[in-house]
Amino acid sequence: MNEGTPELATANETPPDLAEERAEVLEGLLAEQKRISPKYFYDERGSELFDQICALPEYYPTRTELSIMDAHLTEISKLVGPRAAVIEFGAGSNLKVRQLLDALEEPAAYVPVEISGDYLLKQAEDLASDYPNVHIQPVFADFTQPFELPEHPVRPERNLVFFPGSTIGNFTRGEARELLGVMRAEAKDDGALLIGVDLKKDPATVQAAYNDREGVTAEFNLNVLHRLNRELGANFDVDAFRHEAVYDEAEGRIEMRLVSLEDQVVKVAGRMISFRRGEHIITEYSHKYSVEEFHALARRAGFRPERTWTDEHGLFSVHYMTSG
Ligand code: AVI
Repeated sequence: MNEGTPELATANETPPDLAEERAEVLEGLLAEQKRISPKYFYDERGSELFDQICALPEYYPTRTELSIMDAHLTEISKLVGPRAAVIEFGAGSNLKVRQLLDALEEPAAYVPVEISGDYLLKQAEDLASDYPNVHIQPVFADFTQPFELPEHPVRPERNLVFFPGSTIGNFTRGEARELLGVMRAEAKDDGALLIGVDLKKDPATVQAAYNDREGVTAEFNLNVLHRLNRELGANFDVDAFRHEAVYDEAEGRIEMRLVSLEDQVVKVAGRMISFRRGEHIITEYSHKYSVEEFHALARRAGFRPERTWTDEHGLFSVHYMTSG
C-alpha cells in the first residue's frame, strides 16, 4: 500500500522558523523566572541523549511502560478492534508503536504527528517498509493545536490516539487538560486513547530517575545551551551552569533546572541576559499523577476511562479510554 517514501500531509505544513524560536527563547529568558521550553532539548544530540536516558537503570518509565504494554497487548487489541487508525502524538520511539501495530488486528493506518520533519520522515520510512499493509502518513504539525487528519485508502473503523512515554507530564496540568481536549477531538466520537502516565510515588525514586549516576540527564539538560549557542548565536559558557532536578511533592512534579555557577552576562540573539550566582532557568516540568487524578483530568476533556494497567510496584500506568 505504501509506495516508496511517505509524503508529508499538507495540513499545518509551515515549520516553526528561527524568528519564532528566537522570540520564544528570549521571552523565556527575559521573564522574572527564567525558563526555556523542554521542546528545545531534542536536537540530534539531545535525542541521542534521551535514548540513553531511557536505558538508564534509574529511569524506570520506559522499561516499565513497555512491560505493562507487553503484558496487556491481547486485551488492548480486543478493546481497540480491527482496522484502527493509530494517531501518535509525537513521533516517539518506533519500538513502542511497533509493539502496538504488531498486536492490533489489521491496523488500517499509522499517523505520527510531530513538528520536526526530518526525524518524522526517517521514522515513517523505517516503518513503511516493515508494515506494507498499514497506510503510514506522517503529519507535520504542532500537536497542541487542532490539526487535519489525512484520508486513508482503507477507511479506519476508529481512531486510536496513542501518547506513550508520559510526555503528558511535561505539560502543566492546565495545558495537559487542553491537550487531552485536542486528543478527544482527533479521536472523534467513536475513538479511543491509549496513554502512558507516570505515577506519584516515593520522592527518592523519582528524584533518582532525573539525577542518574552517569550524568546523562545532566548532559541532556545542559545540551540545550549548546543548541542555543549554535542556533541563536548565544554565548553560554556551558561549564558555568549545572544541572539540578528537584521533586516538588506539593506540586507532584520534577522541576529540571540549569543553575548559574557565577554572576554572569550572556548574549542571546543580540540581547544581554544577566544571571546572578545560584539563579536558575527552569527547563522542564515532569508531572506525576495518581490514577484517580488522571482519570478526573481525562474525564474533564471528554474521555471515559475504561481500563488502567499498572506494574506490580505502582511506578507507571497505561490507560485505555474511549471518547464516547
Ligand atoms: C519525555 N519526557 C516524558 C521525559 C520525562 O521523564 O519527563 C523527559 C526527561 N527529562 C529528563 N529525563 C527524561
